[in-house]
Amino acid sequence: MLDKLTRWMQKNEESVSLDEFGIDRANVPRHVAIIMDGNGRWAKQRGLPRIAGHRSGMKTVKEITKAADEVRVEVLTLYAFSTENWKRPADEVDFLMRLPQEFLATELEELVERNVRVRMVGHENKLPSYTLAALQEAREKTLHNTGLILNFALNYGSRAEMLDAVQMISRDVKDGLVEEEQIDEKLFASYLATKDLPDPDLLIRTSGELRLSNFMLWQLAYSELWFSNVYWPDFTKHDFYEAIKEYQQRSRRYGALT
Ligand code: V07
Repeated sequence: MLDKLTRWMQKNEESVSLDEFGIDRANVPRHVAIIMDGNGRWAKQRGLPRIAGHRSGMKTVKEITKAADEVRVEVLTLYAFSTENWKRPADEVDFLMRLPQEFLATELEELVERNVRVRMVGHENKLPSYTLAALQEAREKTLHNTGLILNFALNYGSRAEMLDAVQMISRDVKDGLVEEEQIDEKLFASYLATKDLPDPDLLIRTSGELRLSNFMLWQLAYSELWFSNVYWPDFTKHDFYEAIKEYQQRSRRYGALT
């Protein structure tokens, strides 16, 4: 466990040299997905309101997006809001729903410059109009970018996503567009919100919880899982690179066995 000073120094380090750090450029995970947990607990620990944790967590999103870009991950999926999160107090939900707008107001220009493409998965219907408007602007302005795909999971739930797929497939079977015998893994995956993305190679969950919490259950079937006890607002580039390094060690081990 790193002490607080070491963590602070890592957080404020200008740039970590990837080679120095021992990351193999040739074996970087294509798709990293993150469950950004522990924002509320981070705040509580400091005697702050939960929303202070969410705002601090947003700073970490900026940092880790840069880190993913530097190491040339192709897709970074961030679980920002689950279908379960609506059960939280109304003022907290309201605050959370304003974060995309707040984030994009300061970051969109740089994302465009960095050739990042912003996307989302999840049900858009329940999102407030100002949240949707911000997302829509970000999607449009980055639509033709070819670099990192920054994929936000907002009002996302994996079971709902799979049920949507089942309904769409049934409709296409009824309409004669799909034969029952054609329904295989590839076809099913093509009805998911992630249809044009590779499955995550690496899942990171912060804050010590060891669950998938209805996140990309289909897509994570073969992914490496990496858990950290660090609360999301304290998560650093250094931690992110550590996860990638461990991923590389694991996949090298598999490579040796097969
Ligand atoms: C949210 C901050 C990170 C910790 C987890 C919960 C709180 C960034 C976004 C975001 C979403 C879409 C977008 C741009 C930014 C965000 C929510 C919560 C709902 F296009 N952080 N963040 N959205 N948190």
